[in-house]
Amino acid sequence: MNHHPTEKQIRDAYALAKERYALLSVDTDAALAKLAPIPISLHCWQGDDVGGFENPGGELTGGIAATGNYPGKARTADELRADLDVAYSLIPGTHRLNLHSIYAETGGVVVPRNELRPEHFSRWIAWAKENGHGLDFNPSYFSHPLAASGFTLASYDTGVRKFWIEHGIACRKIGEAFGRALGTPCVTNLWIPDGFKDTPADRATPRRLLKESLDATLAEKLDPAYNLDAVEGKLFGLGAESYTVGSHEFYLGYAITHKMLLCLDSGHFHPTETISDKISSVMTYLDEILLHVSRGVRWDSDHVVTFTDDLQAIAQEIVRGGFLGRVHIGLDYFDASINRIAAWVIGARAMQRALLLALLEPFEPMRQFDVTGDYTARLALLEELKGLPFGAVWDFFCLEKDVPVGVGFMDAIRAYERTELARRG
Ligand code: RNT
Ligand code: ZN
Repeated sequence: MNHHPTEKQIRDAYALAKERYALLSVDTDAALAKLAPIPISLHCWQGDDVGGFENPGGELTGGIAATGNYPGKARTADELRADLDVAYSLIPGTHRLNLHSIYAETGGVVVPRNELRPEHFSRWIAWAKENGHGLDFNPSYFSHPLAASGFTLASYDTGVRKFWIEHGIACRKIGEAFGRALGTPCVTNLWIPDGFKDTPADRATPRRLLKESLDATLAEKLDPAYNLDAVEGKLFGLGAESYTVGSHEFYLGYAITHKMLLCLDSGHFHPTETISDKISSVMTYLDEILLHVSRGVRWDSDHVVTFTDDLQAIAQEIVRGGFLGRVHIGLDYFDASINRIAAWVIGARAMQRALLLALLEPFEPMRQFDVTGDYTARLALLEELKGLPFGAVWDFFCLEKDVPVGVGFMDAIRAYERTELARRG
C-alpha cells in the first residue's frame, strides 16, 4: 500500500479546500499564516520516561509514572538531543524545548540541585541557539532523597523547605539565562507533588507553608523579557490521593495575587472536568498562562495527546478568545510503551491540527448566532464545520513546511529506529 499522496494531489486538494472554505468567508492562507509561527514547547521528559541524568536508573517519584518498556530510550543528553532533532524535523514549524532541572549536564560531577547554575545547561543552550529553539524550564521537586517524604516546599521540616526554596531560586536564574541567551522568555514552571495519601488532620498549615516557600522562591524580581514564572496545580498524585497542597484554587489565587502565569494541565482535574472552559475565566484576570496539554485516561495517566474533542475545545478557546499571544502551549505526557520520538511527533502534530481547525472557523458569523439567539443555526453550523476539508489544508501546510505529509513521518521514525535506537542497550 502506497499511502503517500503526490505533491500534485496535495496541491489540488488544497485548491478545492480553499474554495470550499472561501464559501464561508474563511481564508485558508491566512489561517496557515497564523498557525506557522505558533511554538509548541516539547517536553524533554517524553524522551526518557522522566529519568533525567542526575541519577541514572533512579526511581521516578512524585506520584507520576511512565509505564512501558519500548526499546531505545535516550540514555544521555546527546542521545536525547539527537532524538529531539528527529522529532522537530517531522513537525512543521520551529518549536521550543521544555527542560527539567534533572537534565543538567554536570560532566560527571555531583551538583546538588540547590547549586545548579546556567553553565550546567550550556550544551542545551548552544544546541537551542543553533536550531532556533526557545527554552522553557522546570525545577524538579521529585526523584530525590529530600522529596522522599512526599513533601518539598510544604514540608513541616524547615531544612527540607530551605533546600527546595534554594532549588527554585537556582532554577529561576537558569531560566533567566535561557531567556537572555536565546532572546525569548523562558517560562519557568513550578510544580510540586506534596500531598497526603490519606485524610490529613490539618489541610491549612501545609498551604500556609507552601505560600511562604513560594514567596521566598519568587522574592527576586526577574525581567519578564527573560523569565516568566508559572505555577501548576493538581488534583491528586499516585500516593497522594486524599490531599494535594498545591491545588488549582491555591495556585489560581497565588497567580492572580502575584501577577504571574498559571499553568493548566489537562490531566490535573476531575475526569469529566476540562481545562478548555477555564481558559477564558482565568484570562479575565491573568496576562498570560501556560498550558500543559496532556491526555488523562480515567486518571492523570499522561497518554500521548491526540485529536480529541477535548483538544479541539482547548484550541478553539485559545483562538476564539484571541488569546494566541498570551497562552504558552506546552505538552506534558510520558508514554514508554511506544516509540518515544513518534510520541512527541504525534502529540505536537495533533496540537497543531487542533489549532488549525480552530483557525479555520468562521468565528464572527458563529458568534452572531450567540448574540441574536439563533441557537439552531449555531448548532447546524458547528456540526457542519467538523466535516469540512481541513485535512487537505493541514497536508498542504506540511508540504510547504517541508515535513512528511500524513503518516509519512513514520518512515523517518522507522529508519531512525533501525540505525540508531536499535543500538541502544
Ligand atoms: C505532574 C505535572 C508536571 C510533570 C512534569 C514532569 O503531574 O504534570 O508538570 O508532569 O513536570
Ligand atoms: Zn504538567
